[in-house]
Amino acid sequence: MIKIVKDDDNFDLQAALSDVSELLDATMDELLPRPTASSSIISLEDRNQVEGECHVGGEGRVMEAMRYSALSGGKRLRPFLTLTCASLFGVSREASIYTAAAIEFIHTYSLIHDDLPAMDDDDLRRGKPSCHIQFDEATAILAGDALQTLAFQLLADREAHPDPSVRCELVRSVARAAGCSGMVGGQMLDLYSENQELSVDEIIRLQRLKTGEMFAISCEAGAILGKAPDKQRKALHRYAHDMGLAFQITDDRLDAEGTREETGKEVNKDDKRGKATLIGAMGVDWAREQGQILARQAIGHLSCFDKKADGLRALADYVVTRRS
Ligand code: GRG
Repeated sequence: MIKIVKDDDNFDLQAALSDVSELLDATMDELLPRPTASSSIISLEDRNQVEGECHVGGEGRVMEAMRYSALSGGKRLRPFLTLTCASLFGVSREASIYTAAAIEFIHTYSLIHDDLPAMDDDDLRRGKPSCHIQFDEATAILAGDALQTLAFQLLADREAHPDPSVRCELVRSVARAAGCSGMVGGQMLDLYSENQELSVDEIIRLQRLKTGEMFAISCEAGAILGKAPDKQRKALHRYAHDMGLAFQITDDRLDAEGTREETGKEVNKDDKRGKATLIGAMGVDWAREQGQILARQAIGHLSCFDKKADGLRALADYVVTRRS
């Protein structure tokens, strides 16, 4: 359970996020395959000599790329949500970290693919060269693919939960959230919205799919692990929906008024690419105000939870005030 509190009893979100990051990074480091020798392609003859010692045939390269992107920082908001939501139902951090890592691997894959020239074409991610810049396009595509398959392998593993029906529910729910009716669908809409006039409702739907579904499953996964009652699950779903939209509106606002140094990525890209965003439709001031309203609304959905949900409350405030 995440239980970092300040002396004045206000939840210390930064301490809790770095606590989660530390545990998550150690877990991901263990779970990610590790190239054990040179990743260069070697001959079959040589392969026979070194079998068992190294990943031959160059697959070490894709492993390096997976590790490069997954272990490159990031706010780790989704794992924080999974761990915190699981803790509401008595599930320990140790019992939920596997699932949290799987979700972060899917998030990492989406960032790698999003940065590719065929998509958002970004050279910078988390203040470092994007995966396809550091390696190459083919390696970045494969690293994303392999992170996604690794995620489902983990969710199906007994370590994720001893009850197979819980594991099945995790696999099904994460697949739905990440797939064509969730994140991938939202990304498709986003790519084809360039230079199109979209209504506010259409933009909100796009953002709910592209970003909101992964936030929702991050919360839901905690509820699944804890076999939570329906009422609490619904409350968390509503929280995630409003918090996710507040997050996305802020993301768009940071793109419009943030700096490359603050955000660790290129800014002003939405405008340059003619992307349909709520900033474009309604303006920066509206976005700031709407973000605050959504954050308050998200917190309102948590009334059925006690102080254990303070991390979720603090996160809703944070997503609209963050600068990166
Ligand atoms: C390629 C299938 C596919 C989907 C891409 C995640 C995504 C969908 C696109 C990323 C582009 C983007 C800016 C999306 C808006 C919100 C978002 C997901 C931002 C990145 O999430 P953070 O801020 O990232 O949590 P960190 O680096 O902190 O993990």
